[in-house]
Amino acid sequence: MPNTNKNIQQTLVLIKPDGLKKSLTGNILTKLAETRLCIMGAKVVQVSRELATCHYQHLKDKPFFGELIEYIQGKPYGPDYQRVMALVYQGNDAIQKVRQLAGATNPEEADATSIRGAFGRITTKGVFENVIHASANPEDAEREIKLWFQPEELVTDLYPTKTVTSSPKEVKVWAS
Ligand code: IDP
Ligand code: MG
Repeated sequence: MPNTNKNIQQTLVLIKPDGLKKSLTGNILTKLAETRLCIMGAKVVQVSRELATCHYQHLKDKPFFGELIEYIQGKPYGPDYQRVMALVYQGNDAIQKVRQLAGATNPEEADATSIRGAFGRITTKGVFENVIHASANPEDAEREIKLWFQPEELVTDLYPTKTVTSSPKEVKVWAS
């Protein structure tokens, strides 16, 4: 009988501003499609300082933290690239499969055929422009997915949800 044991995981992928600036979105999505994982949500986000700081809170004491926050916000690239593409993938061993394709954190050390190895670089300021973020483990994945996505932005409830009544507030809708 075939082994049907499955380790279904979710993972957050960000195509970072350098990936958008270099028009790599298609290349990266094609590469990630090799995994046969399912896309559960996708959007383009302008990254606030608060979101960037929260996402990289584990690195706040590193000497490169300031540059990293500017980098993930796309500050060095001009207004058209101050954004990231955020995606949630789900499937068997999703975290390891995406990390494998992403390659090592340092693009100079990443396998040459990985996304970071093929497309990344280290800037003269020492920023690792490594094109893509991918969650490192299930705990990070849950924290990061909840940080970047609201339940209604995902096709199914990946984590338990609750219903709350929010006080009336103005929302923007299409004018016609
Ligand atoms: P990861 O993205 O491979 O999970 P982390 O250690 O979580 O690696 O670091 C988050 C991001 O911070 C990296 O993707 C990279 O952009 C940046 N970074 C990590 N280490 C360095 C470093 O030593 N110099 C410059 N940037 C770094
Ligand atoms: Mg990490």
